[in-house]
Amino acid sequence: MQGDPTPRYALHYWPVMFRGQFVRATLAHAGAAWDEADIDAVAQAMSEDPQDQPVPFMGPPVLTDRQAGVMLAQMPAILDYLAHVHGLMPGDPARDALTRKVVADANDVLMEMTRHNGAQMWTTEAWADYVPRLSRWMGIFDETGRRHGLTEGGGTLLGTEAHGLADLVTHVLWGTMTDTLPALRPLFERTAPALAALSDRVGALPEQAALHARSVEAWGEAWCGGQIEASLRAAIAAQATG
Ligand SMILES: N[C@@H](CCC(=O)N[C@@H](CS)C(=O)NCC(=O)O)C(=O)O
Repeated sequence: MQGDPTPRYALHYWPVMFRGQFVRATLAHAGAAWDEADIDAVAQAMSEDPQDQPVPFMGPPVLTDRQAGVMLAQMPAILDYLAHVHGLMPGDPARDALTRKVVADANDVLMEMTRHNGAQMWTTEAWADYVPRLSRWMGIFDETGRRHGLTEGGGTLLGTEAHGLADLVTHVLWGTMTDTLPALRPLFERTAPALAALSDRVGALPEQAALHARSVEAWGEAWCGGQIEASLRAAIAAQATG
């Protein structure tokens, strides 16, 4: 993450993986250097009046590209920017748009898994009702990959030669979720075996493995953090034992 005294990028995000990890994984894959604002600076940036914010925004992640003088909020917009700057889009209009669709799907899954960013806590009943929908999301990603030649043995989500943004997003969404909430891994492997294999292949890339190790060391095995994660873990555990 650090190295160069003034890295090209700065990330404002909480000390947890969740949405910020999509930005970190993309930067790491691109070989780009970044530093991270501390938690007080993130809270401070968020609380400023929109007129005073370098980019008016509601919640992090926020990315600064010091070299280009660009500051962006909204995880999909940040990923889109980085993918263009670092050549991580497929390069044709249809699959570029499909990449954006995959990012939007991932953000929908994050929203649903946190019951609208913690607006409501999970209960055992709500979780049991939700699992078929989570399983369907896994199937949607898996089928997207299969239609582009993805198998358990190889391939990428959108049939590109090299891993691109869609593959990184796949890994960060499903790999990070099932690593930090391992009770979900059997459902993932059963429902979306080609996707699970792709996520594992991307996760095994040296820069992704190193990022994951650094993240766990810094922030532990938390996924989204806070009370919503506690309620999610309790609901998953109750379902597993109930
Ligand atoms: N749609 C936004 C969601 C941003 C968001 O909800 N950020 C969370 C952290 S993952 C936050 O801290 N929000 C504070 C707030 O919205 O007040 C995105 O994709 O970046």
